[in-house]
Amino acid sequence: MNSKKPIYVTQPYLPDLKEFYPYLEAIWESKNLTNGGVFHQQLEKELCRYLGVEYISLFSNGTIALVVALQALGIRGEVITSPFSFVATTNSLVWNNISPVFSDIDPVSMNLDPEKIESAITKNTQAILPVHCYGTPCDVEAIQEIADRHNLKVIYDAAHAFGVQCHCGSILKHGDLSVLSFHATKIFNTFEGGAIISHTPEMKRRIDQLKNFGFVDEVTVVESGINGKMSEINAAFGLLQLKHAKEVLSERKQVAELYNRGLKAIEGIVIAQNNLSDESNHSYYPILVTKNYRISRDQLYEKLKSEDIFSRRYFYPLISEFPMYQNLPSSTPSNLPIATEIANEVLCLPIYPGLGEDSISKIISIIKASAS
Ligand code: T4K
Repeated sequence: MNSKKPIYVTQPYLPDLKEFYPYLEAIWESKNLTNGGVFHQQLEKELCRYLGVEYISLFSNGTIALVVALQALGIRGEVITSPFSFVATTNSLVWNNISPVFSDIDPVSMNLDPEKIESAITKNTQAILPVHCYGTPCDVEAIQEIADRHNLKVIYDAAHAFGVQCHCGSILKHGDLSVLSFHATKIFNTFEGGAIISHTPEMKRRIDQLKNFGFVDEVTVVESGINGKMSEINAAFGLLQLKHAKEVLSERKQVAELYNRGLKAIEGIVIAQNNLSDESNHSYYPILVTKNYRISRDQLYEKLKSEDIFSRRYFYPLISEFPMYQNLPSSTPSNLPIATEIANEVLCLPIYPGLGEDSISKIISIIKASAS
């Protein structure tokens, strides 16, 4: 029997099951399973405190939260966005009948390059949807300056940016709205889940209505909302996770530091800048496997896989390369040269609490051995 345990790109952090029992008992006792129950309310409060934001609305997942964020701001027409992201970013536009316009990324941050955004603006542009990719903060000031000059809204896809701080506090304070994902693969997870961060009580109220079918009271529906509510069991799990958030972040940092030490000075391997930053939440560990490395990115991916190590090529292919988006005028590779190159070189290595030093050393040795 093969006793080797596969190593995945991530593994969810799971506290001791016994710690979850009291929450389950409380749910069973109250029979309140969903629709803004006690745990839902408590998680909103505790997340506001933890993240340093004023208003948060919990959702069943990050994708529905993105769809609702665009609805809440009444965005139509065209929206400028990054092709270097998970497909949900662009799908959320299309679910609102919005035309996506892709703009190229910066080679270091791997986020939308503000200098390229302006030339993508047309008379139909209504908003910018940047992504804090891997939790790396976007150039929020430059983006806001462009948005203000052209009267555009800014919605940040902050799916990877849980707990990320910038010069003025939480990165989630920027833009009109920010959207988080609490999916099982994220650093803070509620099995499935997500949230919208807003900045006024009126906007929070509107978002809360939209995620609850448009109801304002028992008999009044004011708009065509959707069901995006987070259940009590997910919210309870979030409360428990939050108790362990500090140790999760610190364990991830330790993994990143071991990789940083082991992978430096390997010919052709570039460690993404965010991995080296003290501010990083280390939600991913991306490296670039460049032309100067002895084998290709895909060969390294396969080599690791043959050893039961499942790295991931986040985000390859680019969103602009998927069949439903590849014919858009902004999808041509000549419009997206940096994103195209990075998508062909990027490899996200396994990172999660509990990933042992022996596993990290093995991954580093394989990468070293394949370099020469
Ligand atoms: N915006 C951005 C920028 C995003 O990255 C995402 C999601 C969204 C928006 C949308 O948010 P959500 O609607 O998902 O809340 C995963 C996740 O499903 C997705 O949430 C995430 N981004 C994306 C980057 O990654 P897959 O298809 O790569 O996941 P999967 O199932 O292959 O999982 C990766 C590895 O994780 C597995 O090999 C094993 C491990 N794993 C996974 C799950 C689900 C576990 O150990 N346990 C688990 O329960 O998309």
